[in-house]
Amino acid sequence: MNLEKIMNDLEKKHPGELEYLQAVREVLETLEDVVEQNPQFEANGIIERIIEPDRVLTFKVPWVDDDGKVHVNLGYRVQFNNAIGPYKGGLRFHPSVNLSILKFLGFEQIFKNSLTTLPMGGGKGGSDFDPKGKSDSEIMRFCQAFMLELWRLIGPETDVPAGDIGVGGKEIGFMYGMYKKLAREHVGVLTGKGLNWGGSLIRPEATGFGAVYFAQEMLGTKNTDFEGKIVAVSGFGNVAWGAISKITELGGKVVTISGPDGYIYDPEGISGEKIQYLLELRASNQDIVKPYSYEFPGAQFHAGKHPWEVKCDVAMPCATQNELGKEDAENLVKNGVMCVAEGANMPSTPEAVDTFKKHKILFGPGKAVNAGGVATSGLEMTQNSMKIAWSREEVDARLHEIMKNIHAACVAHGTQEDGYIDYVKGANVAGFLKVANAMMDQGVV
Ligand code: NDP
Ligand code: 2IT
Repeated sequence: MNLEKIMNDLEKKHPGELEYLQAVREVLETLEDVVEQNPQFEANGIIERIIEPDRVLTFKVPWVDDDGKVHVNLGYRVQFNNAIGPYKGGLRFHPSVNLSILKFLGFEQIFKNSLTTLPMGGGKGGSDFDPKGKSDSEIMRFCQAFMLELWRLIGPETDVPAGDIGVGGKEIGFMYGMYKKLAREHVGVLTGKGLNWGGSLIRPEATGFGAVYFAQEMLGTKNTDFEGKIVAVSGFGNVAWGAISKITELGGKVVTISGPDGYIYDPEGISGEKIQYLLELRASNQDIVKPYSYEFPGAQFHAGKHPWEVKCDVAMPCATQNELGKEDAENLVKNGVMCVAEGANMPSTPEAVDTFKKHKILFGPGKAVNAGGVATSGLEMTQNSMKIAWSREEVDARLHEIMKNIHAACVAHGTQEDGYIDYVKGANVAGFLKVANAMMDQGVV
């Protein structure tokens, strides 16, 4: 495979789409061996076909705020690849959203969804709408306006969106209500639904729980576990909350959370009522973590900084892309980190990943570590199809099993000659093979 030529061509076609180009390069770099061993992939243009989305849909979303002022946002859905199942992936509402970010997320989603072993293709969507500071009625009107366009593009066997940054249970509810009205059908077209209208138990916790189950397997390769470990977590959203709850349950001590305003260092550990407080903080729609330090006086707030300067055994970035750079990685290594597990999508820059690998730190990439969220979305789709609801224990057991299997797939495809497990390569190769083989079977389409 001529990686530089493929990347040059892609750059020419999509200049300036930095996150998308970064994600494609990160994946292709690890596929060179497997493409060499399978000449049929090159002969059938699998690489060139898998790196371009099947289609990109963009639309305008006009809506009216509480003062009667008209706003126009952009809406997107990137349907990337449906070789192994309907397009599946979240919706992100954040002012930074653009096509490059959604294409990077949609591309990653193909391999992540393949790793779950469930029949789901890859997609992503969202809007540059900023939910921060908006009233519930404004959020409802925006979600309804967004769905007014999106509904024709999606369907339970076509494309099944879910949540991501800025989209949780509330937004899914508003969007589902509008879909149901337009389509006149009550079907599993979105995941992350409310429990009494088709949602699955454990889906809110699933990404964080799954990430911790995966990290537990990583620690297991060094014959250790979370008991007594100091853990630095970033973000304070859905993923961070689930991860913190599970780490605490397993005997670990989480000492940080972060928001766009800075990070909180709480040496006594974020547990019990403090985890509950995180939910209140999120529900305030303000997106700042500073108030935590007023509520719990033992905690310190560090304005404008990331938590990667604190001493920890395990680091779990759970906020956003490229939030952990080379210097942060060097700090973590210097402070003795043994395991870095990405709850967010692509939070570590390529230079940070190289640093972890160079120092043989256990490093789990987002597409493997955070796959529990979409895996549980897949379980929600299964329950919707069967028109039954599984118990909390049943969903959790399936999630745990899936995460163990993803870890095993990474070990099978990523173990190096010296025994170091390259989880980045393992996840990419395992995820890619299934999709590439399906594309081979289905001809050039
Ligand atoms: P949430 O919206 O619940 O939380 C994200 C939070 O992180 C927001 O409060 C956001 O604040 C904050 N944030 C953004 N940038 C930074 C930053 N630089 N430093 C610290 N905090 C920041 O989203 P999720 O928890 O759902 O998503 C977090 C990550 O996990 C994303 O990368 C997402 O793609 C990934 N993910 C989510 C899954 C899910 O099921 N929800 C599944 C798999 C992955 P603000 O908006 O003010 O910037
Ligand atoms: O990045 C992700 O995997 C998600 N935001 C969850 C997607 C889903 O369809 O549940």
